[in-house]
Amino acid sequence: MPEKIMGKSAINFAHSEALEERRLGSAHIANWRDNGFALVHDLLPDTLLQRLKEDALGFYPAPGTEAATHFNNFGSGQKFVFPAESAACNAVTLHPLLLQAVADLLGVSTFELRLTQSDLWPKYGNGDSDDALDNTDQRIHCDYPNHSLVHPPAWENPEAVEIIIYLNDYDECEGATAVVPRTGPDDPAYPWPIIQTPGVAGLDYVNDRDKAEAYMAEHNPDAANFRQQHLYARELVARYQFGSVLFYRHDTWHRGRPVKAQALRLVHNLTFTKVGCDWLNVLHPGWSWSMYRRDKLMEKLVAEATVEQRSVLGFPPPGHNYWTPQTLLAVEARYHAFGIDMSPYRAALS
Ligand SMILES: O=C(O)CCC(=O)C(=O)O
Ligand SMILES: [Fe+2]
Repeated sequence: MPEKIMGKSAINFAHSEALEERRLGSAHIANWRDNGFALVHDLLPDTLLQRLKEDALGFYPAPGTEAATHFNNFGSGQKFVFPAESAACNAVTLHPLLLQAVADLLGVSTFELRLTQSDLWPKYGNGDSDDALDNTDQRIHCDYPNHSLVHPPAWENPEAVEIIIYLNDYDECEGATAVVPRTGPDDPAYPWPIIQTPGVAGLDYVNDRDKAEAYMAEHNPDAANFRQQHLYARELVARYQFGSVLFYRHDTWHRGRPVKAQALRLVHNLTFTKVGCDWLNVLHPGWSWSMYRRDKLMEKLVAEATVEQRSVLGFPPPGHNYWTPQTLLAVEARYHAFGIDMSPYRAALS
């Protein structure tokens, strides 16, 4: 079947000269809330993303090499997990424009966001293997099962934003993510609960599309038919370009597709949740776990961050009942050497 491409018209970005004023337009927000995704082409500064790409290319092996075969799966082996050695990676993770976009999608302030995932993954065009866990041509899925202990709440009350930032052009790598747009509350592709998928409700986890669908046909023929008729038949591919950001949800059907032979597609994956959703797990070691590094990177990041950025990492915001004259001085004592400015917290106290 020829791939169907998302229409360009639905994906306009409300431009502004001033970076600070760049916000997602209402069309993007409605797209994400109603249809389950928004593809935004020019949200983040190119120069920052170029630096991130250079850092990634300095680490990941060139396509076609033996070393590359060790990297055809999820994650960077901690190298690009927040807080990363790559300053660009950290800057993208906490970029004010990204935080504002996520806040606008969820309809909350940036203070009410929490970071739960940030890592930069490679995907090589190595071709399919015989492995049921092969990641090349993914089965269609939702992301919630390995982010959440429960199930996404009603569609109208999303708790999380999933993000893929592409660091290549589509023509160079192909392998565009596919999504199934939700058409409304009665969309047959979006029944409740979301369990017609490998790895959930007692079904084995199978990643490779052909193997997953053969498995589903054997173990749950109704679900297998549903997946063919309502999911694969309706998937749209996100034709990305360098810097495109795909915002989607824990309850959006989607899948990764094969990258072109001998190509290396680099993507930064992030998740932000609403504060207070303890059932949505941080996928990495807690940020404090990096505090004893010799480079003191995490301490510096905390000290240099804005109050909003700190809050996204779980640091209590100004006015929070954690703050007392004593805790304020104690935290100041901890981070003073790194130049922290506690005045917003002090001002909220008095
Ligand atoms: O790589 C992609 O395009 C999507 C990956 C994905 O959906 C996943 O690994 O959960
Ligand atoms: Fe996914």
